[in-house]
Amino acid sequence: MGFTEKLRGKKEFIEEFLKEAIPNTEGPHGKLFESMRYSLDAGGKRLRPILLLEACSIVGGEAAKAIKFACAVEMIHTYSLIHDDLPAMDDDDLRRGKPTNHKVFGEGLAVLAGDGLLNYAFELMIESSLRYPQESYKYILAMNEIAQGAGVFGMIGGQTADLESENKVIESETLEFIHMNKTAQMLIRPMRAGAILGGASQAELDRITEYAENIGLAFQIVDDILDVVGDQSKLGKNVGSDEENQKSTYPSMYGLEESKSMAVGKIENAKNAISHFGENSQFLVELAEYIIDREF
Ligand code: GRG
Repeated sequence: MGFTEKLRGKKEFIEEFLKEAIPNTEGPHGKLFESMRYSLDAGGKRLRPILLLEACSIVGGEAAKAIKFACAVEMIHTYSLIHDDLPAMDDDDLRRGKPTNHKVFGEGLAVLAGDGLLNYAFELMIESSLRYPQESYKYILAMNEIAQGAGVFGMIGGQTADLESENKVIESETLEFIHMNKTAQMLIRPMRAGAILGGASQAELDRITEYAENIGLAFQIVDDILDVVGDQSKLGKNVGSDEENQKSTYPSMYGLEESKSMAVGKIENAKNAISHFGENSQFLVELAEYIIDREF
């Protein structure tokens, strides 16, 4: 089976569970659940849950025991996108090719749908832990990873630094901090959580962490490059900046070619980090390559 087919199969596996995750009810919760489901069902690569389940399997764990965690990280990711699109943040009208949540349901409900998805993610993870009480310590460690990755020392911290750096000239360390926290943490922590649930040794956890850190940074560098390459009108201007909302990016700091080679270097590091897993690492190796290939 080719990589694209494997990727599609894993995505569909997750989507089957995601479809059932939010109740489909009438009544007082109806609109809230509809709004949560709207963004959750709106597509997306499902990269974070795929990585979580893969990290679990590569160390010999049962993916079925980690599926609720996989759904939970996609819910947290979706909440972050709903909030990021709000007028108070990026003020976007489209997400995943569809009108953003607040455009359909209004700002108030979009805030609540995001909050609802974040909280529901923890409800799901707790429910899953209670199901396997003999392994509860492992589940608590895995939940800690997700909480840290999504929280003030992770994604929220990174998003805050990003907001505060708008229209400012920033140091390369600040740019790396933003990328590492806003984007990479929500790839690293789900992988660590999956590996912990799968019973990883410390050495295996370290290798998976190194893989995830490298693909996480490469993912954001590539996202920055795509923003530039995708918007031809910017190419003649100062790359990575626009009049109304100036943000520092890898291309604006290092130039396009240097950014590309930095991303390629990180993908090589990621592949080396998991070479120890031999044949079992094939999917993760191909996934790392896909992160680069989809873009340039
Ligand atoms: C609002 C707390 C809070 C955080 C927002 C995720 C995020 C932080 C902002 C979204 C804006 C952005 C471009 C972030 C960089 C990470 C990124 C590329 C997110 C998009 O992830 P994909 O490509 O999206 O995995 P899909 O739609 O495939 O799920």
